[in-house]
Amino acid sequence: MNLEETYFKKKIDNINILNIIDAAKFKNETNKCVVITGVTGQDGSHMVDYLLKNTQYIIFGGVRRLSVQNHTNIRHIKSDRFHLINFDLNDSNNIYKVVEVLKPDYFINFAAQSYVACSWDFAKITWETNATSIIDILEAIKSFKPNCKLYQAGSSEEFGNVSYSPQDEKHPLKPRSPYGASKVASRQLIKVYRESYNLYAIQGWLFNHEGTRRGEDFVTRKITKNVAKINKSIKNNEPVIPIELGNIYAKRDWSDAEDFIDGIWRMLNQEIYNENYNGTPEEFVFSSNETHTIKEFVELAFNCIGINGYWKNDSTDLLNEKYFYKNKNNEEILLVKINPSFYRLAEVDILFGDSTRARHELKWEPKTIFESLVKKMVNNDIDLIS
Ligand code: F7E
Repeated sequence: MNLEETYFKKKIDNINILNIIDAAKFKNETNKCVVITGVTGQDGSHMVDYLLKNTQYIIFGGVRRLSVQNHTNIRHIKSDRFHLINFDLNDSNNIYKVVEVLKPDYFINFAAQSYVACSWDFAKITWETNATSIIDILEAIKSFKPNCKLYQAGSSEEFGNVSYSPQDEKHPLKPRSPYGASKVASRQLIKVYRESYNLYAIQGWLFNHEGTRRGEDFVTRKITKNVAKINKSIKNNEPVIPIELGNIYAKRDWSDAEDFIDGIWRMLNQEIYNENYNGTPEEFVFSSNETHTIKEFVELAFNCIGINGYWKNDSTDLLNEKYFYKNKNNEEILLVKINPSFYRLAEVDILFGDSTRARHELKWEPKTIFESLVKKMVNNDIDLIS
């Protein structure tokens, strides 16, 4: 079989997604093998790009079987070292089979129910996907490939109702959402298995990380996508449809997802990157070490299209806060308003990370600053709709 023609030169559809037995034929003795779940998502797709560029490993990307596939984030990949496999975290047998047959050297679990806001409506599926299934991954690794290194996606949402800022690795875990609670549970499970069975199993604390592949329901992408639409409407002299947001006073520590991928790989290879590595892998915080309100993100995003708007509120009720600008005819145009349905049942008011340890011990350094991230996202969304 000509590998070059098996996947990338054809239309991507279910035919290209391999069952585990067929996938195993692409393993070889020379190259290590990595399983990445959630490979069509932001982090999964960036991890594939990173490993294709920086290693010679064979990569198996896990995707859930859907009748309408969403492969936008991996469509650009052209490599015969990358293969898609059927994978579903909610099927224990599937998890066991993947580990038993492929015997991966690394298992990177990005698959998750990752929308915090939805986690109240889907608390059980959030728990089963993000916490229960981790037992299956750990059991499978323990039984079939105990020297496989496991990375599980952790979150600053685990800190929740924060006790102090900035948050470091010692901060107590005080989640505010079913999502945050599920990530605390997986962290505890991983710790127990790491200590009981001596597994290289870790969960980093990743603060918010964004980029051009970010899902459109997360607040950053929602803003940049709508700013791009507003830019187009203004240019075409069409009516502006304002952005509707929830709590614009929440503060988040936003970074570029690509910077975090490098950090995750360093965390998975501490014997290489940490000169003080003592044989027991540690878990690290990854953050920009800055915090900004959603309001500031909005202002910066509009600045990218040449708009310096202003906030107005005729009452003391935060729900009446609005963002306007004056067009060339000096008319006041509404750009942003508050929609209470985007408020959460319990909010994490501030996330503000301290990634000093990762910077020192793993020699990790983020490349993209906040302002450049916003600009990159707005410009990308402008390109996408033009
Ligand atoms: O919300 C506020 C909202 O949905 C950020 C995930 O990757 O990062 C992400 O979780 C903030 C919250 O991300 C809207 O109330 C206001 O305070 O973009 P988000 P998130 O919940 O912080 C962590 C680290 C993860 O682990 C998660 O998987 O923005 N906000 N208005 C809004 N949020 C949304 N989505 N939509 C709004 O209209």
